Amino acid sequence: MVQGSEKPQFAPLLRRAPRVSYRVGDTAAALNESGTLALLGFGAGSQKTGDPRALQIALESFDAPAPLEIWQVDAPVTHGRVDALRWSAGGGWLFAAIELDEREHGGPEGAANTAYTQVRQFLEQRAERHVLRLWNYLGAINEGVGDAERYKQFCDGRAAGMGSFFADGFPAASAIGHHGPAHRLQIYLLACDQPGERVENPRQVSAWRYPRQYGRTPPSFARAMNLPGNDVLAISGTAAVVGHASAHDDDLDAQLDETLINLETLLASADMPAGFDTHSPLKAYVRHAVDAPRVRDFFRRRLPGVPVLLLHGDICRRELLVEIDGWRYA
Ligand code: 3EB
Repeated sequence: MVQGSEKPQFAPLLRRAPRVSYRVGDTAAALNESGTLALLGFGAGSQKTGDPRALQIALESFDAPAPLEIWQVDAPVTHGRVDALRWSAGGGWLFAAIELDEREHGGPEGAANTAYTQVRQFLEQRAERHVLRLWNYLGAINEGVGDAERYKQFCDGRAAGMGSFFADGFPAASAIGHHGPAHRLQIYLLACDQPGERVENPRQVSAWRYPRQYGRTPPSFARAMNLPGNDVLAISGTAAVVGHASAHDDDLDAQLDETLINLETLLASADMPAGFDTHSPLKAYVRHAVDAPRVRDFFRRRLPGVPVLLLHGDICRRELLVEIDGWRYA
């Protein structure tokens, strides 16, 4: 009970999540809009700028021209750089990105370790230190056999670089193989000055509990994150994984169906109404370019009106052909 003489406690500020949308347009104009926190371009043809908020993702879009992804907040945005890391912040939200050349860090493990160490050291001094959502893009993700596979080396380095920073639980994440400059590791994230709520999928073993057969270091991510403010679910890379096993090896249509069941299960698990709508932008990472039209057709039939960006990328298990991530606004 609050006593009459006591000052009321400050309630945490309500945080309205960044609005994420796709659009075809001009990079400079989008950066000039008030509240632009981040601007993602896709593929080698996307516009270069020196602005720390703009990131050229090393994944090609199957749309021409490639859309931009824009994150907007209702607050003034500041930005800067610290070594290889660039950041922007406004209204309690923070975008940060880091790009490293693996050759300068002894390969994917060393690069991931360095990247996560730098991210952690930067965030430790910020109010916006609660990482909600992370994306990881590296080249040749399935190259190498068994524990030597590059994705598994990345997982080792990521866990080492994270240290105990995520002892309370991992952020939502995606890890995808790009076909861009071979040695480039790209990581970007959304953080906040308030924590989110992690959501797991009851159909899937939590990734950090995957058995040994998937590598020395289980992948460090949550299946989804309910952002502070409770108005958006940030959905991790979701594929045809049931339990801990991949389902429907090399069968695109069956993998898409299974992935959609996983996505719907996540919504239910987050206590959100079923279905995706025109405000819920998704990304589909497609391993084989030849499959892109079939994936697009799947979205038209099963997720009509949902904004979707189709990107050419490899899934971290070689039998998986497609993975979907994105945002579900309440
Ligand atoms: C899976 O369900 C598919 O290593 O950060 C999905 C999302 C996957 C994130 C990661 C991996 C990651 O295990 C792979």
